[in-house]
Amino acid sequence: MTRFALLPALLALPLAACNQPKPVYVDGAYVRLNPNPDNPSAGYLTIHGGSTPVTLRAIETDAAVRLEMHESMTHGGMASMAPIDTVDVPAGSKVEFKPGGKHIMLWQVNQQAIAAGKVEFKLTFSNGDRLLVDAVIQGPGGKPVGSGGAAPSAGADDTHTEVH
Ligand SMILES: [Cu+2]
Repeated sequence: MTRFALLPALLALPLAACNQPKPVYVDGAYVRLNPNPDNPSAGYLTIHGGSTPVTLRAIETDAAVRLEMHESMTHGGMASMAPIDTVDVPAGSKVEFKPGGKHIMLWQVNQQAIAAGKVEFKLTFSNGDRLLVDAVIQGPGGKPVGSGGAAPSAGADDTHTEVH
């Protein structure tokens, strides 16, 4: 009889593992420098939702004087954009910041960051999670800068930086 008493405890182990909340994570982060240093550069990344819905509350960086989250839209062939304060990240979703959509605007990217070829973003979520993400810096047209190495996203268009 005592053997059976062990069973419930053993069965509970895999269930407990499944109940561990799967965290949000971020990948594919990069910054495309504006050819005109007086105009803002654009940053992009992809947020992968975890097992519970969260809201992105803020993105910060030490590598630029100013950072804003924006959303681009096209109406009748006219591109425009507006600042956004928060971004919902539903459970299991993929939320992309990409050319023509949501993006990060960076004013006066730090020269040391450009020389190093990367900036660090800090993302703060509604559940208290804070993620530090390295974004590779690309020059205008997607060329690598500094010692940052290869550009991760061939094919991304430059229309956004031209809008600014
Ligand atoms: Cu913008």
